Amino acid sequence: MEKNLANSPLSVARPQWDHSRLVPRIVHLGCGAFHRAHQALYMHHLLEISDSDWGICEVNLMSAKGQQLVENLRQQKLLYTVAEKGAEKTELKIIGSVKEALHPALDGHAGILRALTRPQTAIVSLTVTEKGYCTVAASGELDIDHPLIQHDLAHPAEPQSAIGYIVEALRLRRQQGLPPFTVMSCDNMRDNGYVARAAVLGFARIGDESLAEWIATHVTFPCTMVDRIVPAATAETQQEIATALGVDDPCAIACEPFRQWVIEDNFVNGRPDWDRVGAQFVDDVAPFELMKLRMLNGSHSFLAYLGYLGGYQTIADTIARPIYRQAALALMLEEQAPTLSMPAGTDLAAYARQLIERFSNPSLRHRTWQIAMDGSQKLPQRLLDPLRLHLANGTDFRYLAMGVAGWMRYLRGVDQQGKAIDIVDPLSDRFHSISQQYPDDDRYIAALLDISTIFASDLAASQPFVSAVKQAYQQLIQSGAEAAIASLSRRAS
Ligand code: NAI
Ligand code: CS2
Repeated sequence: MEKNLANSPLSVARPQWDHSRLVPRIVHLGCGAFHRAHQALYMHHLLEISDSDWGICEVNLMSAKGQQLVENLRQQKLLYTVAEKGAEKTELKIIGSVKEALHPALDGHAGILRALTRPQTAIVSLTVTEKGYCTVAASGELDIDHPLIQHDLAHPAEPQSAIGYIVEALRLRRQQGLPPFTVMSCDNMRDNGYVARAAVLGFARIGDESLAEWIATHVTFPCTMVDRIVPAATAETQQEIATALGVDDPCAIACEPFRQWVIEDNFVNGRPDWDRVGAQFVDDVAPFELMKLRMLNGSHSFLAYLGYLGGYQTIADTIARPIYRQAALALMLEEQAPTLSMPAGTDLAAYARQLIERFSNPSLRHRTWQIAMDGSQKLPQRLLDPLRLHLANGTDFRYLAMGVAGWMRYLRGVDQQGKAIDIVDPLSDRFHSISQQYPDDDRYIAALLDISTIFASDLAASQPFVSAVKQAYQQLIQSGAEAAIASLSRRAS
């Protein structure tokens, strides 16, 4: 038998509890890098200190990569490694909270629907990326024209989208008289529970108004704020982990030591006591969610576009440059923090300093290119919402405008050294044709601002916004990213 994590001597202990005690009460859609290092790890720590029987049924709906991961997990008895990499030391953990792993190519649609309709399934959680909800980024409403949604409406018993699976499963549960489950989004969207709810109800309503009513009454969609920097695995990190562990683990994932999880306590069918292992249950997640999306993710996107253009491959390399570090701090403290209203006692200056330290972690090698992905889905909550508040208040937003201009400059598809940029985004074809059609920068900017699924209709009509973005864009063209950013702080003094 091939040596693997389950059958070989390891440098760290495998979980000590009896795996057979686990019941797959959670079905998780989107077993990617983040979930493995976050929700599954919280569950693991809870199993370590309690006799909880909550286990996770992992489901990947997409891609050959997702299927490979499921096959690899099965081969190593559903165990995998998380490497928590601090600036100085790394801690390895063998995670034992997964009870089952499924993929439609291996188990069929029916296999996944069976897992979703087991009586004991109490929570369906998601990390399917922002685009996985098939919603309009600017409004959070279901995009009825989305190809996956169109497919699932025509073939409800063979869904392709996460939303199609959830609605079909709820329909079957209702029909069979089974209790509903909680739908818990753990994706980086503002009001992520409301977005999941709008997508599920929007879909259900098209086919069956009474089902939509049943869902609205019986299913809850708690909002969550999730935080842990988990870069995509690379051959290099896999090798490092294999060397430290003593055996290859193709499911291993590296992340930072920091983790945070704030959850709205609104579950219809029970939940694990994740608060015993560091999560926080609250009545209102919104302030925490907005703080994280604007201060962390907003500056992440700013650094990703402008760092990439400046020739920096990782966030740590970018933030090592004083100009970028100061700009990220100024963006957080001068333009994002003032848009937040936090519970008493929250120290946003300390939060910002901690973020700079986390971004500086040299062991993570979090690629600017990775964060730059899917900007059409990320910009509204990270940069555009706070920008609207500045426009309404007449306050300064030059760093936010530079972030938007950086994204536009990035979408030209050629970096400052003339090298092609691999743009990954659901709208990449549209971006490419806009760039080809409008060599003139002002018209190019206007055409991008016309994409209402990103900008709604107000921003293109705002003269202060349009001229700030055009000015920032021109600075990027004339002097490059680093000098353009430096000029922002000179303007401040
Ligand atoms: P990943 O690429 O490793 O995993 C993405 C997962 O989503 C995969 O399982 C993939 O099959 C699935 N997926 C992608 N498109 C889908 C679609 N249209 N429908 C259904 N499933 C789809 O990415 P990762 O790092 O796990 O991040 C996923 C999401 O988690 C992020 O987009 C973000 O919202 C959230 N997150 C990520 C953090 C990170 O540092 N990686 C931290 C905090 C939140
Ligand atoms: C990043 C996030 O990829 C991205 O867009 O900004 O995944 C970020 O690493 C996490 O939200 C940190 O919690």
